[in-house]
Amino acid sequence: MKNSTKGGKTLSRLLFVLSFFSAVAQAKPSGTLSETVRVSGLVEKPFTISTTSVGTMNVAERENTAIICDSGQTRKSLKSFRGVLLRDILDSAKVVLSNPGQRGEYYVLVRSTDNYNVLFSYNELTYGTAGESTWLVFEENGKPIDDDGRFVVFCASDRATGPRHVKWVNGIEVSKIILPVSN
Ligand SMILES: Nc1nc2c(c(=O)[nH]1)N[C@H]1C(S)=C(S)[C@@H](COP(=O)(O)O)O[C@H]1N2
Ligand SMILES: [Mo]
Repeated sequence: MKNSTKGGKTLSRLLFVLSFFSAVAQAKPSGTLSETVRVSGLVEKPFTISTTSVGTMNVAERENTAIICDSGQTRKSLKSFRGVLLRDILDSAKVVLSNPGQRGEYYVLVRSTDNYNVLFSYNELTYGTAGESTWLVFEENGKPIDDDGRFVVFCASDRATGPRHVKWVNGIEVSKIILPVSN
C-alpha cells in the first residue's frame, strides 16, 4: 500500500515535469521575427511594408473573428483586428499580367519565416469573395501583433480560418504557374 502510494507520487511528479516541458515546447514560436513584409515577384512596383508604412495604406477594422483549426478547435478569438486587404496591396504593386488570357494561372504566395507558406489565387482575390476578406493584419484587439510576429494574413470568410492563417509573415510573392510540358 505504502509502496503503491509512493509509486503514484513519483508517477504524478514525472507527469507534471513532462507536461511542463511539453507546454514550454508548444509555447516556443516556430517563426522568427520579421519587422517587414516584402511584396515582390511579377509586379511593376515591388515594395516593402513596415509597421509604420502599413498605416499609410487603406486600413480597415473588423470585429469578432475566430481562428478555427482544421480540427474544428477555436485557436484564437479576436474582438477586433486592423489590416489591409491583400487585394489592395496587389493593386499598389501592380501585378504584371503579360498575357491576360492566362490571368487564371497567377497566384500569390504568402511567405512566413518558418516557411508555413500559403497561396491564394490571383483570380479568387480579384474576382472572388475571398478578395473582400483576405487581410494583412497588423493589430489585434487594439494592440500591435506581438506573439505571432508583426504581420498575420488570413481569409476571414474561410470555413476553417486556421489553415490559411499565416503568422510571422515576411513576404507576399506573385508568380505564374509553371505548366508541365505536355502534348
Ligand atoms: N507561420 C505559421 N503560421 C501558422 C502556423 C504555423 O505553424 N506557422 N500554423 C497554422 C495553424 S495549423 C493554425 S490552426 C493557426 C492557428 O495556430 P496557433 O494556434 O498555433 O496560433 O495558425 C496557422 N498559421
Ligand atoms: Mo491548425
